[in-house]
Amino acid sequence: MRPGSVMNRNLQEWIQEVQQHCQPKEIHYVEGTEEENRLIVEALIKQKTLTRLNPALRPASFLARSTPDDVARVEDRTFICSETQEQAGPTNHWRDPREMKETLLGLFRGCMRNRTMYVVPYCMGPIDSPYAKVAIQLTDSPYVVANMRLMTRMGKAALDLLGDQPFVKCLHSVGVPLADGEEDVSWPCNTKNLYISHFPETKEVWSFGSGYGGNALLNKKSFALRIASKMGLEEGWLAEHMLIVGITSPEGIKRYFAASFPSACGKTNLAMLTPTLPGWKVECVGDDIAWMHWGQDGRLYAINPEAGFFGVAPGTSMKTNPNAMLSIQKNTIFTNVALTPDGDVWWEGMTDTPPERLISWTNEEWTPHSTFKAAHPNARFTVGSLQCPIIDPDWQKPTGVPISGIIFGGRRSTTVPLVRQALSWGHGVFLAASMTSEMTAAAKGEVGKVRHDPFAMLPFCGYHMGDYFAHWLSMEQTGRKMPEIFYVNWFLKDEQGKYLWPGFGDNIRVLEWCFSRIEKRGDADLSPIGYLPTLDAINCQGLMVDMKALLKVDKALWKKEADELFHYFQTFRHKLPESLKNETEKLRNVTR
Ligand code: O2Y
Ligand code: MN
Repeated sequence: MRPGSVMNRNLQEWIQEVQQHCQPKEIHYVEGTEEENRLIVEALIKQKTLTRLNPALRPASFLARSTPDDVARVEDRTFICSETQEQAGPTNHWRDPREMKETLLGLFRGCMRNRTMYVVPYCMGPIDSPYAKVAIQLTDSPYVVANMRLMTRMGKAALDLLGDQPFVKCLHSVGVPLADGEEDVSWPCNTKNLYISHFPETKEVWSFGSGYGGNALLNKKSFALRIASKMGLEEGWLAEHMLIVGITSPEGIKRYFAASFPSACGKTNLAMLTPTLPGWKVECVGDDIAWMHWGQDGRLYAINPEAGFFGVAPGTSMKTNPNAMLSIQKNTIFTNVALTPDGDVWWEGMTDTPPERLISWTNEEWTPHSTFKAAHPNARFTVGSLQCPIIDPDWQKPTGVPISGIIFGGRRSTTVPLVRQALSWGHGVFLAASMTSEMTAAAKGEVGKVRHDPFAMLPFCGYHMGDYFAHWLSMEQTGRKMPEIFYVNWFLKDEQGKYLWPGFGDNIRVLEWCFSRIEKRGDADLSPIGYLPTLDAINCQGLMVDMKALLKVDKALWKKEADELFHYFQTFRHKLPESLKNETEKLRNVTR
């Protein structure tokens, strides 16, 4: 694809502007062909960014190792640069868009010197979907291009779809210009000058300094959530941090669920669940992001805007997620996992017994006696969705799949029961808005600390969270068939710190209850926090679990929860919808 064939006028002008400013040595217009990928990968291997894994064990797969300072999304360097601070709201880091652009123009000046700038057209959503959106990423990272090829519909097809339409502009640089003749390093980054800046009004993302994951693959969190959530607000749809699964009962009835959990709470495991109950089938539409629109029939339809998975490796095994393990047998890029002596990959939790010797993600000799981890806790695999053995037959259906239930959940070792059902759409919005979770390694921060993460969108909502709550409430309209809303917690622990619920494939037992509630079957009791399953409503055949403890509602703990929530909600001031205020008051009253 030579410059002449780039038809979009805006795109041509933008490329020229960025070229003049960032001064790359050359421009590569990404077409998305196999041959192009082969050349990019070869160059990455030469640069030592990628190591080819043993083709006999892991065909066409590679290992990348980042620097220790560039291993995760960095939320405190992620900015929403809306026109006013009020529009970004209290949950986002706001900067004035003009000031931010001035700072960034300074950093981007000459930042691609002696590097190639890749022009990456990509489409979020199936190419033939009315809900698909095209973006262009300009990046000086070939590692980013190789990953985006797996995670998006990248190249000529996206550019053809774009035509002369407006598009989302994503500009990215690792921020390391090279002097003439200077040798490059295997993982260039400039984390002292890190900025992941979003301009929701003009639909732009400018990211500088990181080459890792969500900071650099701007298709994912930056576009498909932060910018798209703002588009959803403007256009009447929802861009959500949700997996999508199809579940078929032994009777052959199929229902789709969307489910929202904070980062690294097992979304990929739930999206690819292997049911332990006979006769149940789970099929995966997506594991991280859902774009949802209302259909003519009044039902909510979801598409997965992505074309691949960027999953957490540690903890993934044939026991916890066999479908993920089968997905990553070939054509996979691994980042920050350990390398085995025979050229394969390993990470903590992959096998019960670790190998005798490894090369760690930091490129050091590792043995089971080492005092450091072999793989980084936020190590990742990147792989195309089509390799998932349980990919849903309708995962690329242009209009999406109809959603019957929406599940929210967080990681809480106390207080929050295994599952409950919202009393209404408004109550469900309240439950989702009051989501809390113990933090994990997916983002920098204090691991284990409980934080509010409304709708699991705290780091991903591109505008004021109060307006976001109102947008969700406004979804309920006459003539629409609202999905049922549930709230789950797989992570309750007993006093000895042992998990009360086995999780993983056994989560189908909870999903079965949700399924039955959607069909107006399934036993439940009304509680101060929603409908709870009766003690025998969840099928626990073959399990030794304390259902009483799993469904306990401790009024004293809930009172603390409600009081704390009241204070948290006050941070949204006049933007907090009245109904959420009322629900909080109700909760405080019933737990008094
Ligand atoms: O550390 C990163 O950049 C990855 S974050 C991520 C990746 C895939 C899916 N979800 C997430 C997340 O943080 O929610
Ligand atoms: Mn995520």
